[in-house]
Amino acid sequence: MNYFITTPIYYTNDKPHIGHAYTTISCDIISRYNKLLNKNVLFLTGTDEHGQKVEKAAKDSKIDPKQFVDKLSINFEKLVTFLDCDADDFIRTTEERHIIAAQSFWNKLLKNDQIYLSDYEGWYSVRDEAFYQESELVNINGKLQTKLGAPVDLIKEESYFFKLSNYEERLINFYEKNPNIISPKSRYNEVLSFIKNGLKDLSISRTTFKWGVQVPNNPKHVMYVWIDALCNYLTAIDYPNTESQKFKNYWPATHIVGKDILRFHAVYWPAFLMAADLEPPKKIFAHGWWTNEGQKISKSLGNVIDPYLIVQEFGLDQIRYFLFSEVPFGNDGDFSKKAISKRVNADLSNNYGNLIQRILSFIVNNCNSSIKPSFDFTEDDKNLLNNFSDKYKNYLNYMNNFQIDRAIKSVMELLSNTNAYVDSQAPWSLKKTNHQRMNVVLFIILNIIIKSTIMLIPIIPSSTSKVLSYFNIQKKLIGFQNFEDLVDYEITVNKPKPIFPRIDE
Ligand code: ME8
Repeated sequence: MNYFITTPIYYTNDKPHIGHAYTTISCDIISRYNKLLNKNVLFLTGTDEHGQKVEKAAKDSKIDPKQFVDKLSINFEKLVTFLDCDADDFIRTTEERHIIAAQSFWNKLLKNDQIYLSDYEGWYSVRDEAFYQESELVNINGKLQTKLGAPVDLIKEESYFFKLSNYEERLINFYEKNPNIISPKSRYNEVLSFIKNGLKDLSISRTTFKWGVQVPNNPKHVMYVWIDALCNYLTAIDYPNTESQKFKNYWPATHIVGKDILRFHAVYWPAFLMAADLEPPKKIFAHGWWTNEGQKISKSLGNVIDPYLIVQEFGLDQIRYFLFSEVPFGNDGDFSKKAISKRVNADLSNNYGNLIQRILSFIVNNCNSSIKPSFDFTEDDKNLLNNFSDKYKNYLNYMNNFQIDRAIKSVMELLSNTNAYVDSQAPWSLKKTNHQRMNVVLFIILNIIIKSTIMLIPIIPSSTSKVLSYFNIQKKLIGFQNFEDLVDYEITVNKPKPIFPRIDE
């Protein structure tokens, strides 16, 4: 089975911050999960390098736009590796392959009679790279701005338009027939009501600056940055060659985006695709926004969180774990150092780390580092194994529905139950009284540790890889095939090192 997942492509007007890291990690989690399901995954990320906002940032730095984006794009590309994100492709919209794809897409819309030339007069926000109706703006001290405070300019220029108004009915039908395409549900309702409020034709070219993909056959115009940017998802799978194996395998895609850019992905993009005779996206998931210690994150407030620094302070897997266990994926969340320490100590150090530490040390010290398979189970054993099956099923269900926090919670509950089982079975006492029974107990615990670790791979890939290395585990076991079967060979373990040292709260 094939699976194509994308992050938004990030503007190269500034350095990456925690919000960018959050979206990219979320896609990595979903991508790694699907890889463990043995799917053939393509995970795409990259940078959005054209438009007025990027051009302005280059001008402010007195650097030529191309040199400017070359420099800034590298920061985003490096961040992907730094965050341990297993992306398969990193796309830049200034690449030749993308310019060809975007212009071919434009030509297809033109050929299908979906574009016309006229004049645009109205409001534009460079910060959002978005056109606004006057009714969407608010008047603050005699000046109009967007509801989220972005400044707007009144612009009047010749422009190509996309016949978006023709897609009202089609989009409504499409979403009413496929209500699960947009998640969470509240976002679906939001998009549907936006469409039902009426769609106007959309300006899709600009003439007052040059930093963009040129409109074919009319060098006065550059494409509106959003039509250029959205096409990146097609570029990466060989568009305009829709006959390529890559294209056939991977389209349509799953798009993960922040709630700020849902409208572009869930209204404009499907309409563009329909207009170009292509299938609309398979899935659009909009996640929430992070605040910093209760405050909106913004450059002017000086509270932007640098992903490099925060990882340096707490560790990468600690941050990955925090971001996705603390807040339901889809909701807004508040970033606080106290919350990170609490969460990491409770779940990773105490619940998961201690279990591994005490069991593996015990086996190394008392069982010659190895445990033979034993299947002579008591009621208590069966209860724990049934609990494992239940939690595993929940985990799959939650992960399939992008409920990452709940999936993590299922694993943590399983680990708590396993810790309670360790205490009640007390292998250290069994060592003196019943060796055979001790072996059964340890065999079950090792199985659950191994399986919980595999379930945690998408969230904390580097720590789980260390844990798995203690088990000399066969590679074929790392995945969800035959996952419920217990290991049927002797498990040898290595002496563990503490993986999640407690953070000083
Ligand atoms: O919008 N909390 O790029 P962008 C969570 N180039 N996520 C956040 C966040 C926060 N505080 N701040 C930003 C663009 N994000 C366009 C996209 S796609 C064809 C073009 C994340 O650099 C979130 O995913 O402004 C948001 O959608 C994205 O960064 C915006 O990145």
